[in-house]
Amino acid sequence: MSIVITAFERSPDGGQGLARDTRVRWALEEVGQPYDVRLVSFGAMKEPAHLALHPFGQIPTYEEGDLVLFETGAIVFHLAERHAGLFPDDPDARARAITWVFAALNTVEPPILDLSIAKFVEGGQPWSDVRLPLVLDRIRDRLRPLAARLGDAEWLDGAFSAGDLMMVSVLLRLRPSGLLDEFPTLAAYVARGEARPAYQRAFAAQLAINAPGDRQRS
Ligand code: GTB
Repeated sequence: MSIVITAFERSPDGGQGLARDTRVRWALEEVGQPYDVRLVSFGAMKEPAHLALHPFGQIPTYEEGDLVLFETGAIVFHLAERHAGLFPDDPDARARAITWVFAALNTVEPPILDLSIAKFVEGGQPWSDVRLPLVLDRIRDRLRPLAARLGDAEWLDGAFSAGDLMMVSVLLRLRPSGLLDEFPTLAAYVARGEARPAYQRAFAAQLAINAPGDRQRS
């Protein structure tokens, strides 16, 4: 059954791989599943055809025959369940990997998203200079215990899993802020994720669409 995902026609990040299709591409590469990409404009995302796939009018979506999924957590979970490579065989280890997927999405990602809102949506507000340090501190409050738990380990719980894929994807969003550099072991953890051949392939695929050079040519 062929797999089709959606991605931004032009990602606002210009090819840094920060839009959420990258984590789905990465998961697909880790489990060795070929896929096609349908590019959508911001306008098309809010049209009925796309809303039928994604009720909130966002990317990415995932189509596999009659199955349609949205939410990157659900998509990565689905791929990890159906294919070898992202969940361990041992049931307890698998449950812990799932825990890290949820931790990435529910505990670590929200304050990181708040930083984007504080910078790009609320940046011009008179109170934004006061709020920004508070937002940064709330991220540090998540990174500190995460770094403590990771310690000197390569991955969060034994072998690389969907939990690491999601955590690295979430942490990558911090790179432009410089916050990751305050936590060298986490920066190294993210770099290990990025060095994986599957990530490299996923990154290159989104870059081919979003590279600034391509923007100028089109
Ligand atoms: N919880 C959903 C999931 O995990 O799938 C969130 C999906 C989501 O936020 N999608 C965003 C979207 O479609 C794109 S990834 N936004 C358009 C809209 O809501 O109308 C978020 C994103 C966008 C841009 C950058 N960037 O430029 O750096 C990074 C991340």
